[in-house]
Amino acid sequence: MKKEAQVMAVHRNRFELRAEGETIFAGLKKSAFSARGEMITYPTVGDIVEIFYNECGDSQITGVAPRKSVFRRLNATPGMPDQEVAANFDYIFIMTSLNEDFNLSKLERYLTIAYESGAQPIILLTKADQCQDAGAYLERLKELKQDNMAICISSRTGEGIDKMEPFLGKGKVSVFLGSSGVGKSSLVNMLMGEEIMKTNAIRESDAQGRHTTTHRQCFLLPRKIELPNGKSIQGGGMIIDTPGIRKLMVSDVEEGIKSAFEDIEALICRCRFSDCQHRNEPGCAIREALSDGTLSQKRWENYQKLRNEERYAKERKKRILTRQNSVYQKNRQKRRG
Ligand SMILES: Nc1nc2c(ncn2[C@@H]2O[C@H](COP(=O)(O)OP(=O)(O)OP(=O)(O)O)[C@@H](O)[C@H]2O)c(=O)[nH]1
Ligand SMILES: [Mg+2]
Repeated sequence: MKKEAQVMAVHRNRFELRAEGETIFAGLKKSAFSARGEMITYPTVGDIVEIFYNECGDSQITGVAPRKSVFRRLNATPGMPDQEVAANFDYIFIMTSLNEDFNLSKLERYLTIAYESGAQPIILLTKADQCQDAGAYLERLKELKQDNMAICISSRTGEGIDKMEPFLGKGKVSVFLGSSGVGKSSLVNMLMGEEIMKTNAIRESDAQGRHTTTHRQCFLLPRKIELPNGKSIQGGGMIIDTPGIRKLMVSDVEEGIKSAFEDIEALICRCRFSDCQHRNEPGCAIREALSDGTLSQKRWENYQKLRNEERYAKERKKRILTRQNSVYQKNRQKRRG
Protein backbone atom coordinates (compact mmCIF):
# COMPACT_ATOMS: atom_id res chain seq x y z
CA MET A 1 0.00 0.00 0.00
CA LYS A 2 1.35 3.46 -0.95
CA LYS A 3 1.33 6.30 1.61
CA GLU A 4 2.72 9.80 2.09
CA ALA A 5 4.90 10.54 5.12
CA GLN A 6 7.25 13.20 6.51
CA VAL A 7 10.86 12.50 7.44
CA MET A 8 11.33 13.26 11.15
CA ALA A 9 14.88 11.90 11.57
CA VAL A 10 17.64 10.19 9.64
CA HIS A 11 19.68 7.53 11.47
CA ARG A 12 22.35 6.35 9.01
CA ASN A 13 20.32 4.34 6.47
CA ARG A 14 17.12 4.20 8.49
CA PHE A 15 14.48 6.91 8.33
CA GLU A 16 12.03 7.83 11.09
CA LEU A 17 8.80 9.00 9.47
CA ARG A 18 5.47 10.41 10.57
CA ALA A 19 2.32 9.42 8.70
CA GLU A 20 -1.24 10.03 9.84
CA GLY A 21 0.00 10.93 13.35
CA GLU A 22 1.99 7.69 13.74
CA THR A 23 5.74 7.05 13.81
CA ILE A 24 6.99 4.49 11.33
CA PHE A 25 10.46 3.44 10.17
CA ALA A 26 11.61 2.99 6.61
CA GLY A 27 14.57 2.02 4.52
CA LEU A 28 15.52 3.07 1.05
CA LYS A 29 16.33 1.19 -2.10
CA LYS A 30 19.05 3.22 -3.80
CA SER A 31 18.15 1.84 -7.22
CA ALA A 32 14.71 3.50 -6.92
CA PHE A 33 16.53 6.83 -6.87
CA SER A 34 18.63 6.63 -10.01
CA ALA A 35 18.31 9.77 -12.08
CA ARG A 36 19.75 10.98 -15.36
CA GLY A 37 20.82 14.54 -16.02
CA GLU A 38 20.26 15.85 -12.51
CA MET A 39 21.60 15.19 -9.04
CA ILE A 40 20.00 12.26 -7.25
CA THR A 41 17.96 13.54 -4.32
CA TYR A 42 17.84 11.28 -1.30
CA PRO A 43 15.41 12.14 1.46
CA THR A 44 16.45 14.40 4.32
CA VAL A 45 14.72 15.68 7.46
CA GLY A 46 11.57 17.61 6.63
CA ASP A 47 11.05 15.90 3.27
CA ILE A 48 7.66 14.61 2.23
CA VAL A 49 8.20 11.11 0.87
CA GLU A 50 6.17 8.45 -0.81
CA ILE A 51 6.45 5.06 0.85
CA PHE A 52 5.48 1.53 0.20
CA TYR A 53 3.92 0.78 3.59
CA ASN A 54 4.78 -2.44 5.40
CA GLU A 55 2.80 -2.99 8.60
CA CYS A 56 5.03 -5.88 9.77
CA GLY A 57 8.44 -4.17 9.50
CA ASP A 58 10.33 -1.29 7.90
CA SER A 59 8.57 0.37 4.97
CA GLN A 60 10.37 1.40 1.76
CA ILE A 61 10.76 4.99 0.60
CA THR A 62 10.06 5.15 -3.12
CA GLY A 63 10.19 8.88 -3.88
CA VAL A 64 10.69 12.44 -2.58
CA ALA A 65 8.15 15.21 -3.25
CA PRO A 66 9.39 18.53 -4.68
CA ARG A 67 10.73 20.77 -1.92
CA LYS A 68 9.94 24.37 -1.09
CA SER A 69 13.37 24.88 0.51
CA VAL A 70 16.60 23.01 1.23
CA PHE A 71 19.77 23.83 3.18
CA ARG A 72 22.63 22.37 1.17
CA ARG A 73 26.33 22.39 2.05
CA LEU A 74 29.39 21.08 0.28
CA ASN A 75 30.23 17.57 1.44
CA ALA A 76 33.61 17.46 3.21
CA THR A 77 34.29 14.05 1.60
CA PRO A 78 35.77 14.58 -1.89
CA GLY A 79 33.65 13.25 -4.75
CA MET A 80 30.52 13.01 -2.63
CA PRO A 81 27.40 15.00 -3.55
CA ASP A 82 26.30 17.94 -1.37
CA GLN A 83 24.94 17.24 2.06
CA GLU A 84 21.30 18.25 2.30
CA VAL A 85 20.86 19.16 5.95
CA ALA A 86 17.09 19.75 6.00
CA ALA A 87 14.24 20.51 3.62
CA ASN A 88 10.78 22.08 3.46
CA PHE A 89 11.25 24.61 6.23
CA ASP A 90 10.00 28.21 6.30
CA TYR A 91 12.61 29.77 8.59
CA ILE A 92 16.31 29.23 9.23
CA PHE A 93 17.43 30.26 12.69
CA ILE A 94 21.14 30.94 12.36
CA MET A 95 22.28 30.59 15.94
CA THR A 96 25.38 32.13 17.46
CA SER A 97 26.17 32.73 21.13
CA LEU A 98 26.83 36.10 22.64
CA ASN A 99 30.42 35.06 23.40
CA GLU A 100 33.56 34.01 21.46
CA ASP A 101 31.40 32.06 19.02
CA PHE A 102 30.12 35.34 17.50
CA ASN A 103 31.89 35.85 14.15
CA LEU A 104 30.65 38.02 11.28
CA SER A 105 32.48 36.06 8.56
CA LYS A 106 30.82 32.88 9.76
CA LEU A 107 27.43 34.59 9.71
CA GLU A 108 28.02 35.79 6.14
CA ARG A 109 28.60 32.16 5.15
CA TYR A 110 25.45 30.90 6.85
CA LEU A 111 23.40 33.75 5.38
CA THR A 112 24.65 32.98 1.87
CA ILE A 113 23.44 29.38 2.08
CA ALA A 114 20.27 30.44 3.88
CA TYR A 115 19.32 32.84 1.07
CA GLU A 116 20.02 30.14 -1.46
CA SER A 117 17.76 27.73 0.46
CA GLY A 118 14.55 29.60 -0.32
CA ALA A 119 13.59 30.15 3.34
CA GLN A 120 13.78 33.27 5.52
CA PRO A 121 16.92 33.58 7.66
CA ILE A 122 16.68 34.91 11.21
CA ILE A 123 19.78 35.48 13.33
CA LEU A 124 19.37 34.15 16.85
CA LEU A 125 21.87 35.48 19.39
CA THR A 126 21.85 32.98 22.25
CA LYS A 127 22.81 32.97 25.95
CA ALA A 128 21.65 36.56 26.50
CA ASP A 129 21.62 35.82 30.26
CA GLN A 130 25.43 35.62 30.18
CA CYS A 131 26.00 38.82 28.23
CA GLN A 132 26.17 42.31 29.68
CA ASP A 133 26.01 44.15 26.39
CA ALA A 134 23.90 42.37 23.75
CA GLY A 135 23.36 45.79 22.11
CA ALA A 136 27.03 45.90 21.05
CA TYR A 137 26.63 42.60 19.19
CA LEU A 138 23.42 43.81 17.52
CA GLU A 139 25.28 46.92 16.43
CA ARG A 140 28.00 44.78 14.80
CA LEU A 141 25.38 42.95 12.74
CA LYS A 142 24.94 46.21 10.80
CA GLU A 143 28.28 45.40 9.13
CA LEU A 144 26.40 42.66 7.25
CA LYS A 145 24.61 45.48 5.37
CA GLN A 146 21.25 43.77 5.49
CA ASP A 147 18.06 44.17 7.43
CA ASN A 148 17.92 40.59 8.62
CA MET A 149 15.84 40.03 11.67
CA ALA A 150 17.99 39.38 14.76
CA ILE A 151 16.66 38.23 18.13
CA CYS A 152 18.55 37.94 21.43
CA ILE A 153 17.34 35.00 23.50
CA SER A 154 18.11 32.95 26.56
CA SER A 155 16.84 29.39 26.83
CA ARG A 156 17.71 29.55 30.51
CA THR A 157 15.57 32.57 31.46
CA GLY A 158 13.13 32.66 28.53
CA GLU A 159 14.23 36.19 27.62
CA GLY A 160 13.41 37.12 24.02
CA ILE A 161 11.67 33.82 23.20
CA ASP A 162 8.30 35.60 22.81
CA LYS A 163 9.79 37.32 19.72
CA MET A 164 10.07 33.88 18.12
CA GLU A 165 6.32 33.28 18.47
CA PRO A 166 5.38 34.37 14.89
CA PHE A 167 7.62 31.60 13.54
CA LEU A 168 6.56 28.70 15.75
CA GLY A 169 2.83 28.41 15.00
CA LYS A 170 0.91 25.55 13.40
CA GLY A 171 1.97 24.74 9.84
CA LYS A 172 5.34 26.53 10.18
CA VAL A 173 8.66 24.72 10.11
CA SER A 174 11.95 26.12 11.44
CA VAL A 175 15.45 24.70 11.36
CA PHE A 176 18.10 25.50 14.00
CA LEU A 177 21.65 25.77 12.66
CA GLY A 178 24.96 26.83 14.15
CA SER A 179 28.24 25.67 15.64
CA SER A 180 28.38 23.11 18.41
CA GLY A 181 27.55 24.53 21.83
CA VAL A 182 25.47 27.54 20.77
CA GLY A 183 22.42 26.04 22.47
CA LYS A 184 20.33 24.52 19.67
CA SER A 185 19.24 21.48 21.67
CA SER A 186 18.77 23.53 24.85
CA LEU A 187 16.31 25.69 22.92
CA VAL A 188 14.54 22.58 21.59
CA ASN A 189 14.22 21.24 25.15
CA MET A 190 12.89 24.53 26.47
CA LEU A 191 10.30 24.85 23.66
CA MET A 192 9.24 21.19 23.96
CA GLY A 193 8.95 21.45 27.76
CA GLU A 194 11.09 18.33 28.34
CA GLU A 195 14.69 17.15 28.13
CA ILE A 196 14.16 15.52 24.78
CA MET A 197 17.69 16.15 23.43
CA LYS A 198 20.97 15.63 25.26
CA THR A 199 23.00 18.79 25.95
CA ASN A 200 26.58 19.28 27.12
CA ALA A 201 28.65 22.05 28.66
CA ILE A 202 30.99 23.97 26.35
CA ARG A 203 34.77 24.29 26.84
CA GLU A 204 35.29 27.32 29.06
CA SER A 205 38.57 28.38 27.41
CA ASP A 206 37.15 29.08 23.92
CA ALA A 207 33.36 28.50 24.13
CA GLN A 208 33.63 25.48 21.77
CA GLY A 209 30.91 22.85 22.04
CA ARG A 210 31.42 19.09 22.22
CA HIS A 211 29.32 17.97 19.24
CA THR A 212 26.68 16.45 21.46
CA THR A 213 23.89 16.13 18.88
CA THR A 214 24.80 13.61 16.21
CA HIS A 215 21.66 13.36 14.08
CA ARG A 216 19.01 15.67 12.68
CA GLN A 217 15.57 15.45 14.24
CA CYS A 218 12.25 17.16 13.62
CA PHE A 219 9.84 17.82 16.53
CA LEU A 220 6.21 18.84 16.69
CA LEU A 221 5.87 21.67 19.23
CA PRO A 222 3.15 21.70 21.89
CA ARG A 223 0.22 24.06 21.16
CA LYS A 224 1.05 26.13 24.24
CA ILE A 225 4.70 26.69 25.10
CA GLU A 226 5.46 27.55 28.72
CA LEU A 227 8.57 29.71 29.14
CA PRO A 228 10.93 29.67 32.17
CA ASN A 229 9.90 33.27 32.98
CA GLY A 230 6.27 32.25 33.58
CA LYS A 231 5.03 33.62 30.24
CA SER A 232 3.60 31.40 27.52
CA ILE A 233 3.47 31.57 23.71
CA GLN A 234 1.54 29.77 20.96
CA GLY A 235 3.28 26.81 19.32
CA GLY A 236 2.02 23.94 17.18
CA GLY A 237 4.66 24.24 14.45
CA MET A 238 7.69 22.08 13.80
CA ILE A 239 11.35 22.62 14.69
CA ILE A 240 14.41 20.77 13.42
CA ASP A 241 17.48 20.28 15.63
CA THR A 242 20.78 19.64 13.83
CA PRO A 243 24.32 18.65 14.85
CA GLY A 244 26.80 21.50 15.33
CA ILE A 245 28.48 22.47 12.07
CA ARG A 246 32.30 22.39 12.12
CA LYS A 247 33.22 24.02 8.84
CA LEU A 248 30.45 25.27 6.62
CA MET A 249 31.55 25.09 3.01
CA VAL A 250 29.29 26.54 0.37
CA SER A 251 27.98 24.62 -2.59
CA ASP A 252 26.24 26.05 -5.63
CA VAL A 253 25.15 29.39 -4.10
CA GLU A 254 25.13 31.93 -6.90
CA GLU A 255 21.77 33.41 -5.91
CA GLY A 256 22.64 33.23 -2.21
CA ILE A 257 25.78 35.32 -2.76
CA LYS A 258 23.79 37.89 -4.76
CA SER A 259 21.39 38.32 -1.85
CA ALA A 260 23.89 38.13 1.02
CA PHE A 261 26.25 40.59 -0.69
CA GLU A 262 23.74 42.88 -2.37
CA ASP A 263 25.89 45.92 -1.51
CA ILE A 264 28.96 44.48 -3.30
CA GLU A 265 26.94 43.30 -6.31
CA ALA A 266 25.53 46.83 -6.63
CA LEU A 267 29.03 48.34 -6.48
CA ILE A 268 30.29 45.95 -9.20
CA CYS A 269 27.47 47.14 -11.46
CA ARG A 270 28.78 50.70 -11.02
CA CYS A 271 32.35 49.90 -12.22
CA ARG A 272 33.16 51.68 -15.48
CA PHE A 273 34.16 48.45 -17.25
CA SER A 274 31.80 45.51 -17.24
CA ASP A 275 34.77 43.08 -17.04
CA CYS A 276 36.49 45.07 -14.26
CA GLN A 277 38.87 42.88 -12.23
CA HIS A 278 38.87 45.44 -9.40
CA ARG A 279 42.65 45.80 -9.53
CA ASN A 280 43.99 48.88 -11.35
CA GLU A 281 41.19 49.79 -13.73
CA PRO A 282 40.00 53.39 -13.70
CA GLY A 283 36.44 53.94 -12.47
CA CYS A 284 36.43 50.84 -10.24
CA ALA A 285 33.61 51.30 -7.73
CA ILE A 286 34.96 48.51 -5.49
CA ARG A 287 38.38 50.13 -5.01
CA GLU A 288 36.70 53.48 -4.44
CA ALA A 289 34.45 51.98 -1.73
CA LEU A 290 37.44 50.24 -0.13
CA SER A 291 39.44 53.45 0.02
CA ASP A 292 36.62 55.63 1.39
CA GLY A 293 35.73 52.92 3.93
CA THR A 294 32.14 52.25 2.78
CA LEU A 295 33.26 48.66 2.05
CA SER A 296 35.47 46.86 4.54
CA GLN A 297 38.49 44.90 3.32
CA LYS A 298 37.29 41.89 5.31
CA ARG A 299 33.84 41.86 3.71
CA TRP A 300 35.37 42.18 0.23
CA GLU A 301 37.78 39.29 0.95
CA ASN A 302 34.94 37.12 2.25
CA TYR A 303 32.90 37.85 -0.87
CA GLN A 304 35.80 36.81 -3.12
CA LYS A 305 36.44 33.70 -1.06
CA LEU A 306 32.81 32.59 -1.30
CA ARG A 307 32.75 33.30 -5.06
CA ASN A 308 35.86 31.09 -5.50
CA GLU A 309 34.37 28.32 -3.39
CA GLU A 310 31.15 28.56 -5.36
CA ARG A 311 33.03 28.19 -8.65
CA TYR A 312 34.91 25.17 -7.30
CA ALA A 313 31.61 23.62 -6.09
CA LYS A 314 30.06 24.06 -9.56
CA GLU A 315 33.00 22.27 -11.22
CA ARG A 316 32.84 19.50 -8.66
CA LYS A 317 29.09 19.10 -9.22
CA LYS A 318 29.67 18.73 -12.97
CA ARG A 319 32.22 15.93 -12.36
CA ILE A 320 29.88 14.11 -9.97
CA LEU A 321 27.01 14.38 -12.45
CA THR A 322 29.14 12.95 -15.25
CA ARG A 323 30.12 9.99 -13.08
CA GLN A 324 26.54 9.50 -11.88
CA ASN A 325 25.26 9.48 -15.47
CA SER A 326 27.79 6.90 -16.61
CA VAL A 327 26.76 4.60 -13.71
CA TYR A 328 23.13 5.15 -14.73
CA GLN A 329 23.88 4.19 -18.35
CA LYS A 330 25.84 1.08 -17.31
CA ASN A 331 23.00 -0.09 -15.04
CA ARG A 332 20.46 0.50 -17.80
CA GLN A 333 22.48 -1.56 -20.25
CA LYS A 334 22.85 -4.34 -17.66
CA ARG A 335 19.08 -4.40 -17.08
CA ARG A 336 18.44 -4.61 -20.82
CA GLY A 337 20.75 -7.64 -20.85
N1 LIG B 1 23.70 30.42 30.19
C1 LIG B 1 23.13 29.80 29.20
N2 LIG B 1 23.64 28.62 28.79
C2 LIG B 1 23.01 28.01 27.76
C3 LIG B 1 21.90 28.55 27.09
N3 LIG B 1 21.56 27.71 26.10
C4 LIG B 1 22.40 26.67 26.16
N4 LIG B 1 23.29 26.84 27.15
C5 LIG B 1 24.37 25.92 27.55
O1 LIG B 1 25.27 25.74 26.46
C6 LIG B 1 25.78 24.42 26.44
C7 LIG B 1 25.61 23.81 25.06
O2 LIG B 1 24.23 23.69 24.77
P1 LIG B 1 23.63 22.64 23.73
O3 LIG B 1 22.17 22.87 23.72
O4 LIG B 1 24.12 21.27 24.02
O5 LIG B 1 24.30 23.16 22.38
P2 LIG B 1 24.08 22.61 20.90
O6 LIG B 1 24.09 23.79 20.00
O7 LIG B 1 22.92 21.72 20.83
O8 LIG B 1 25.43 21.78 20.67
P3 LIG B 1 25.69 20.49 19.69
O9 LIG B 1 24.62 19.51 19.90
O10 LIG B 1 27.03 20.03 20.10
O11 LIG B 1 25.69 21.06 18.30
C8 LIG B 1 25.02 23.67 27.56
O12 LIG B 1 25.87 23.63 28.70
C9 LIG B 1 23.82 24.53 27.82
O13 LIG B 1 23.35 24.44 29.15
C10 LIG B 1 21.41 29.80 27.56
O14 LIG B 1 20.45 30.37 27.04
N5 LIG B 1 22.06 30.37 28.60
MG1 LIG C 1 22.66 19.77 20.22
